[in-house]
Amino acid sequence: QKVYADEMERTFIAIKPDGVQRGLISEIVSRFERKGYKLVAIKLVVPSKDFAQKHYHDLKERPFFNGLCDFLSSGPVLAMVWEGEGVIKYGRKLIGATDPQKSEPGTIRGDLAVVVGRNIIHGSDGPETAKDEIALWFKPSELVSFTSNAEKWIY
Ligand code: 3AN
Repeated sequence: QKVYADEMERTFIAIKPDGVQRGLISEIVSRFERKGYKLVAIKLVVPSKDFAQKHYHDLKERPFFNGLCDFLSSGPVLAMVWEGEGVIKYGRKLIGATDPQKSEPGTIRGDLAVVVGRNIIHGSDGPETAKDEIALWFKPSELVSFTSNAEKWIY
């Protein structure tokens, strides 16, 4: 059993407006919870367009950038930080491929979405983006560090 370290890996996960409107919050949260990851921050927000542009700045040259930012700012988004070993990479695995038509069944997008413009969830794609996205969406004081009772049975 590993000693729990406070430098445990964290990732930013957001349920986009389509996922929230479709009532998929509990379904998605439960998949991360059941895996053994720990929720350390969560809030429901309607991002401004300017904020959406900041979040997706890496994609600003892409033709769908404007529509994507309009979409992200069109309604409530559930912003979260999840923590655990390998959560950045494995979180992407739980989410599935960007295009739901190519996501495997069993993944969130594979099971719950049909088209790329409405793929219900975002997850950081690497350690640097995870750090940047967590800092963009959350104040340090909104991140809760705690030891869960389950931890000693997961690690
Ligand atoms: P992922 O969300 O899987 O990391 P990215 O970072 O390539 O994928 O794309 C970010 C978001 O941009 C996607 N979640 C999707 O909503 C949107 N997107 C990506 N490709 C397209 C596309 N060809 N047409 C419309 N939207 C797209």
